[in-house]
Amino acid sequence: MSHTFKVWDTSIRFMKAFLFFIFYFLITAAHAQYAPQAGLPGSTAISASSSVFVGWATQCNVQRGFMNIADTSLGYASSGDSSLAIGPADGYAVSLGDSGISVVTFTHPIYNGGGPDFAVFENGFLNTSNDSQAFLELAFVEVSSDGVNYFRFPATSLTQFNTQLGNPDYVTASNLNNLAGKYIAMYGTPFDLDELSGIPGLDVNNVTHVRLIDVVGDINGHSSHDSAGRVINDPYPTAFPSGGFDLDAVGLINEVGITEVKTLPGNVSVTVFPNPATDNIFVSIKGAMPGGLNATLTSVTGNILQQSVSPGNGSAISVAQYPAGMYYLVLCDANGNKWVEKVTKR
Ligand SMILES: [Ca+2]
Ligand SMILES: [Ca+2]
Repeated sequence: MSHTFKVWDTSIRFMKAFLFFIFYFLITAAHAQYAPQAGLPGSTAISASSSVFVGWATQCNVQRGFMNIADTSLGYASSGDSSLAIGPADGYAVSLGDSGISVVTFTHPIYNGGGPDFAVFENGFLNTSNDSQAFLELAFVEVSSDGVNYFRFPATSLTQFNTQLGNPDYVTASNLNNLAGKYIAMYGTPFDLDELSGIPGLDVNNVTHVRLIDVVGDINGHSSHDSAGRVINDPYPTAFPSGGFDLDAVGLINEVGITEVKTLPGNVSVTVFPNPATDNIFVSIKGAMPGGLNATLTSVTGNILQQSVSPGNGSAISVAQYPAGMYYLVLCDANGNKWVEKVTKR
């Protein structure tokens, strides 16, 4: 009798565990898996005013797409022009139209530093009655290190594709990954070149071009697909001059060859270069600095790795022995001027 009871007990416990597993699986599947809209906990959106941006696109070329790819007689999208995608994000954008293409370039190439390396800004807006939803127009993002061969970030859209989204319908950002336009205006969608490392023909430490290609949100004839072959549903048709992806800006987080120049009173300037560095970081002082410059290299959490006093020009701080990533160089002169440079070891 007790044996039978035990078997029953075990079966019930097994059944409970099984049901819990099924329930958990359904809950997880029902909830999207990616970062939510700007302003919500866990969002990866980066504000246009963030200090992580060291540069912005300096040139932009646009090949407009049609206002409606299914009715080309309506002509091309025409809102804005390519100059609006240059410089810091400001809410002013150039509209690409269906399948339109934009290529942006920079003063210096982008490299694969720690975390995201650049971010793309569009002009989407929130659903005022549900802050996890927004009106978004999406674009694929591709990068190139030679201006000829482009490689696409593997995009994901978990938005349903049974019912066509129209204008203005809202989508949930947490259903989207690696698609520009995921976040609302003035919030950049970040991209990490690390996800494309090891691809033949692409040097992730020397990315010279970023290409944006409008996603045609049609779920039928002119559909676009994510990296898993799923149809991407985004507002379609958008048959007006500002239809398609609207490119506001591309912000650079990890830009090669940026040297930081600090100007101190008395016409003294201090330059830290190269950044990123492989072996040595040089601290160059122009002008008279009688007490020398105290340089302290720390980890991002503030652990002191080495200290040195550079009495003159071109002092080298060896970083060869440290793992790749971001570090802080704290600089302080005898007059009490103190500042921090963010340096990257490649
Ligand atoms: Ca990176
Ligand atoms: Ca702009």
